[in-house]
Amino acid sequence: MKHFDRKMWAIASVLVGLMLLVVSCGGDGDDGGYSDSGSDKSTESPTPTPSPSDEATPATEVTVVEENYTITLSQDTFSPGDYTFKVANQGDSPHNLIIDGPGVDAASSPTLQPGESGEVSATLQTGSYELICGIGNHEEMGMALTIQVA
Ligand SMILES: [Cu+2]
Repeated sequence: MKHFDRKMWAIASVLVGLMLLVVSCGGDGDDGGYSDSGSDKSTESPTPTPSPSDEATPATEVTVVEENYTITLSQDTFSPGDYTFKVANQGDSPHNLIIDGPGVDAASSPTLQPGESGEVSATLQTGSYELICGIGNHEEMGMALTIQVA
């Protein structure tokens, strides 16, 4: 009987502990909601940074020149990481740059008129990516590249 009672006591303690946890969590949520209403100043509320190491890594900038009808990159070796492709349309037709591959689902720059520049960002993983111009039939006319990320 003594052992049984101890078990019951242990179980009861755990249950009480869980209930306290739930109650205290609820309290935190209420506090958060309350301070949200006055968060216009945002001077006192500590902002949690989920993954500072990820965000601290600057994106690699790649210069992309598009002409009728070629795409030229400033580099041809890529390692996994964040990239910003700076696209300059030096042709006399509208062009854009669309990136498709592992983890990147047709990320696209704006459509760039002749002489315009724009950019598209993507996080590249190990694997191969297609870079194309999505305007008209420019892809078939030669505005397509495959890059390997390793
Ligand atoms: Cu094009």
